[in-house]
Amino acid sequence: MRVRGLLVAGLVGFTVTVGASYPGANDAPTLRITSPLGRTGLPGTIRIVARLDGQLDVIKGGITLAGLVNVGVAVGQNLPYNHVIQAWNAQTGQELPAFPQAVEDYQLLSSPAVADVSDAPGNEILVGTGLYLLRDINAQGVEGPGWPKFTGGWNFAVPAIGDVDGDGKLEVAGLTREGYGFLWDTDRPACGTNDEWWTSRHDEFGSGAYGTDSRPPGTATGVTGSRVSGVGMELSWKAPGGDWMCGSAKRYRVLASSKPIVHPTDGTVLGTFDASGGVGTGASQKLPAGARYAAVLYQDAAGNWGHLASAKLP
Ligand SMILES: [Ca+2]
Ligand SMILES: [Ca+2]
Ligand SMILES: [Ca+2]
Repeated sequence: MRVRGLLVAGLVGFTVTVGASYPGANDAPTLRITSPLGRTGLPGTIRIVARLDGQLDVIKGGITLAGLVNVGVAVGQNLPYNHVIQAWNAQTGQELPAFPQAVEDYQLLSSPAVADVSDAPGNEILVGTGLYLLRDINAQGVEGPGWPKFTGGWNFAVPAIGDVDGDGKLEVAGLTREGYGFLWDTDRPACGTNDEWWTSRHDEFGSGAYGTDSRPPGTATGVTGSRVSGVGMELSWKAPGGDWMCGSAKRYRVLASSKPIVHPTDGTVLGTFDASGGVGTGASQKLPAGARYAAVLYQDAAGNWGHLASAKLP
């Protein structure tokens, strides 16, 4: 059976058996995770898959054994316990040495996200709970400078990470159950830092599948028509990336028309060409006589098309 994300297949004693299959990820195994007595997390919270320390890890929220007893056995006793975030190596099933890490409250219907948003080495788990704090915990259990973030509310939504203002650095967005939205700046570059699990169910598609490329190419910049001697009218521009303004796109399409080009279906397709180079790479295309407008748009290797950039020709 093809399963998106992870399912709890059974709870036998204190051994949690987890079956997994991730469409789009060839290196993700079926998992059997054994949690030692006393370090067992409560199944039922949402698991994610991401690389904290170079290999795929499975990450989820939970509570320690005494917390489980409080909920289901010794109700009202209030045995001391911790809410925790847990992480296992997905290849071996072994819990990472620094885990579980204590957090403030239940995560229940929420999940963590994973990206590199702080100076703590490597990627971090971004996890919010009912008790106000959005945490930032790396594979060694280290929290980055400037973290956690205080929201004063129940962090119900999964945090989302991206370059919101286009300055080439990441931001982190959060939303409390009370309805307050937060956006925190970081000094981490937007490229190469945010390819793990950057929002609820992994990506913009909500695929829940590690490795899914849901990010279209960005938009070409500097799109300009000019008359070149010996060529005629030519359109020139600089390329975007394959994931917005990161990486490299696969191909581009050039359109020309006697009327303004607003949609990819407007005008005439002059051709679709293989792209070479990443963000900022110069490219050009000879335009037919009579063209008054031209546009270019990019596609990535996964088939996602970006927005077109158009220009009125001189
Ligand atoms: Ca980091
Ligand atoms: Ca930014
Ligand atoms: Ca892409």
